[in-house]
Amino acid sequence: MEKDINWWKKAVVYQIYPLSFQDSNDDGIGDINGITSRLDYLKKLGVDVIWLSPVYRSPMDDNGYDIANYLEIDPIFGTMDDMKHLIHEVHQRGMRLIMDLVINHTSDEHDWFKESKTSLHNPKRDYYIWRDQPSDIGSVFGGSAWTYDEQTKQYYFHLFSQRQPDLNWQNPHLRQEIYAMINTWLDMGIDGFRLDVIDLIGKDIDEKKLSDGPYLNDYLQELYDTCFKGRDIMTVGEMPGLSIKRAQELTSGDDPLLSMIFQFAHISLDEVPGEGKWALKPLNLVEFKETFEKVQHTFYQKGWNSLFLSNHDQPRVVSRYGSELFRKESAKMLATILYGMQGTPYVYQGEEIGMTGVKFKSIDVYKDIETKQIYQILKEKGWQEKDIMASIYMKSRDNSRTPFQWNEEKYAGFSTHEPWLSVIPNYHDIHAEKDLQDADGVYPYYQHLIKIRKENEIFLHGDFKLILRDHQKIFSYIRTYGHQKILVIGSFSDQKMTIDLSPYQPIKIWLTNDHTIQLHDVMTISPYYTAIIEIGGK
Ligand code: TEU
Ligand code: CA
Repeated sequence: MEKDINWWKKAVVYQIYPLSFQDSNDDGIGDINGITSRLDYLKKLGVDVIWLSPVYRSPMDDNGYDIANYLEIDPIFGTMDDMKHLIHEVHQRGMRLIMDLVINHTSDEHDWFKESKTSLHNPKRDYYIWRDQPSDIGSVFGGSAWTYDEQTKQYYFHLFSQRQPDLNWQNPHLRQEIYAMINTWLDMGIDGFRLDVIDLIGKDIDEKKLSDGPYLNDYLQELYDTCFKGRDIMTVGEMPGLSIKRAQELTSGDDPLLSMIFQFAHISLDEVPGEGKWALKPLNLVEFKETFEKVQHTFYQKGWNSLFLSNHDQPRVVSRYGSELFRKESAKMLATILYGMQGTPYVYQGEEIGMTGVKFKSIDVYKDIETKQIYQILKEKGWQEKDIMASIYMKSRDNSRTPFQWNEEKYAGFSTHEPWLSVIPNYHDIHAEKDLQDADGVYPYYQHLIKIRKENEIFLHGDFKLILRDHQKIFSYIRTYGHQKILVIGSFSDQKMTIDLSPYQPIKIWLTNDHTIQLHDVMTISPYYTAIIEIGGK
């Protein structure tokens, strides 16, 4: 029925945060050989593509998103041979591997920056952004985006930490060096990239145009022509500042510049608008639903979307949008609502066993640079300790970076050595070994959901219609493809509720998190109930 479909549209992508996935040599730090040892666990889940957060040489100021050498593996993760072995083993299992490409900035320990710093006339001076005077642009992590450098008495620009100087993409020599590096990795056999904050590379800082700047399309085109064109790869651009419409444009056409984009329209809905991520606001479900509706409609039959609720920067979904009290139910509900939509599904490590967020007692236990910086900044602003910690409990990036909970052994089977970031004490109850054996486990449910998605083209191609739009506690929509219709429903309530499905003529439940509930026109559903129901009506 349908034309040729790119493999990455049908793929399920699993994100690995290497520091926290599996330690293989008992130093308390996750590594490449640890990942290789867990590939069968991923294959069994139904994963097609693994996205690896950065493993390049790095001083780890921002956990590897500060790269000192793009063509070396950091020793804490292993060697280049380990990496080649991992790629081989992934391919052996019929999966693919994409790497994280952080090219908006480097580490301050990158040779380019070390040279750039030495003098105003160094050939690499212009690889970075230097000015005599700072502007009022702020860093994403808080504070100014400018740091003064004594040696040459100028300021350099960094949108993230001061150890992550921004590259000057307007320099053509720099661009050529980056493209050569990218081609080296692609020639080595990797299957594509996730491109970190790639919406920022076209910026004009003097005009204060950062995301989606005036040169973005040109540089993406050049990158595509020089590196991606003609290769059987997938690319996903992380574009936190890009509009839905622009994300659709960049992924459209016969030869799209990027396979898909992470756009963030749904991510900031639990923040006070304009106040940044630490100013909390309860989620308004209607707003949440309408945001997804807009995305689904914008991408329908033009461009391609990615489906994600969490990653290594975002809090755990169960603790953020679901309920720790109804942990398994809400984990399944959120997955069903998200992966029932059109787009490529992303699973962030631990989501598939319903891992939760964390509340460490003291700021000293946290490791994330953003969390540590914001703690100081909010203190200086006069925030109360308890309010700061409340925001950190909700939003800290360390929520999703704690070690993977494999079993109930000490340190959750992640390592035998004390891990770099503490394990969540709830690992005694929440761990993969237990979840996989549990008939009601989250992992078996994910397996089933992924299988159903792959077997039914309606998920790939069907259109999207939001129903029960004004309902404050139910997220429900209908997908239609040819003569087939499915209704996806998820309750965001910790109470029972009665719903009337008679207008939709329910026929059959394909998947649900509560088998005790029979299909009827009028049903009483349990807290965080979810189901995919084939229907005949509307
Ligand atoms: O993140 C980019 C980004 O803008 C956010 O996701 C940001 O990290 C978060 O909102 C802070 O609150 C990417 C990476 O995913 C992130 O881990 C890096 O720290 C950042 O770029 C810099 O490389
Ligand atoms: Ca290790």
